[in-house]
Amino acid sequence: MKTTIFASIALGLCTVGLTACGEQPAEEALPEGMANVTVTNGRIVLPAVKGNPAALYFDIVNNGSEYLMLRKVQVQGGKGAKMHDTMEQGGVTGMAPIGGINVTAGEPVSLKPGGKHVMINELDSGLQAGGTTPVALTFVGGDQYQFDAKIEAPGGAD
Ligand SMILES: [Cu+2]
Repeated sequence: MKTTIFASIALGLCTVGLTACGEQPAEEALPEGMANVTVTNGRIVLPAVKGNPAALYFDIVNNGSEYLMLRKVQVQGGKGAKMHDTMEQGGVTGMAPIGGINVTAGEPVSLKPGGKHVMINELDSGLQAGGTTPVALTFVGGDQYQFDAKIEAPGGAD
């Protein structure tokens, strides 16, 4: 059941990703430094169908007093990481790219299946379930935060 849902989501995403999402340089150096945030539960779920995009989820808290807007996500070993939101239109659930994610001070934000998430169009095949890979977040204003995301099998099992 879980796997079925994920597969249909991934298909919708793939279309959006190819038409609207586009470019990101292959292997940029990940940035140093950090913003006043805490990220937990970072995980990349591998696609159920090889070649489809992978999804990145995490929970983020803004520990500061100022509003933050997440602007860019880079995944080591992944190309074309884009922020998406899940939305329903005419009874059909699909995904659309979003330009950023607001992280209001003191209000945790969860990127999760069925909500906001990050799609990774191409993930290095060397990244397998059970491993980790660094993820870098860049906020408006240039603050950056880096964490390691766990890599999980499709459906979140294993
Ligand atoms: Cu998506």
